Amino acid sequence: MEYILYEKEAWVGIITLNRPKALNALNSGVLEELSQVLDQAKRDEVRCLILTGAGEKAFAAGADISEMRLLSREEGERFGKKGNQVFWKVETFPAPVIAAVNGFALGGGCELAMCCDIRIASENAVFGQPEVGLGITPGFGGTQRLARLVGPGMAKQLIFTGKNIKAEEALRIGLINSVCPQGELMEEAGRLARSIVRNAPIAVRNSKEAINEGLDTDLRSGLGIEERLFGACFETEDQRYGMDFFLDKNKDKQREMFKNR
Ligand code: DAK
Repeated sequence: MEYILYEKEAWVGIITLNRPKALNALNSGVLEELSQVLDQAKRDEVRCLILTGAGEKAFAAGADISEMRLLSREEGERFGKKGNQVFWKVETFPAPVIAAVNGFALGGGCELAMCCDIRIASENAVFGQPEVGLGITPGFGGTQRLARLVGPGMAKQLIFTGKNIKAEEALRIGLINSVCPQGELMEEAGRLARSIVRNAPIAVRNSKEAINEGLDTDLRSGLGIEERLFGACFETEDQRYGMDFFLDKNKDKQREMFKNR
């Protein structure tokens, strides 16, 4: 692949946007390859994905402005559709996705991070939705996901002003989960991923699905979704052995079992 790196180790997949000279800007090639590599990671049955950017400056500085500049309405719509399809694949990926934000996450880059389940950032990370300054609205889900994550007031302020914020501010408003020194980011992401993959994979996957689907509905329907996915854990090996080993006070066996599933 030209724009994406993919590696996999012990149930954890790492996808790196690899276009550092253009600050990992999302052109159609990056989006296409990202889509393909997500399919590959799904086939590999990874239990946690880490998404990051190559280089020390950027996670992704947004959609590729030079590619977008002369798009017709029709082409713009097609580009937007492609982006939304890929971002949806990230959001509904059947295992947790951690964004390890290593620098600028602007426009489409911020929107991509917001599709992930958990966002951790290095101290130099910068977030923002500068689209209104370019004459467009956020088009890869920014108006929807930012408001859901940080509330409508803060989302509107960020989108209407187009101002960037630093990692500490992003942490304060709840856009990200944690901040760490740049040199420790991937180590931190790996630690977090390992603490996820040592748990029962079906239960983790069903929890993600219940949270995501529940957020799209009212509480009563959400509880119905939870009941269905809770029920779906039963009669699985994960649940049977997970509980048996707990009752036998055999934590090691429990861990070992999930590791080898
Ligand atoms: N697109 C293309 N190239 C980019 C880029 C981008 N978004 N961001 C940076 N680059 C390129 C620069 O042009 C430069 O290339 P060369 O000149 O070296 O060839 C190289 O990356 C290094 O950038 P700078 O020289 O500018 O580096 P600085 O450190 O000085 O500044 C910066 C870093 C991140 C502050 C600056 O590069 C910047 O402001 N970049 C643009 C950030 C931005 O506005 N991002 C939002 C893009 S708009 C849609 C759906 C979604 C979208 C659009 C449509 N549809 C529904 C149709 C999404 C829109 C966006 O994301």
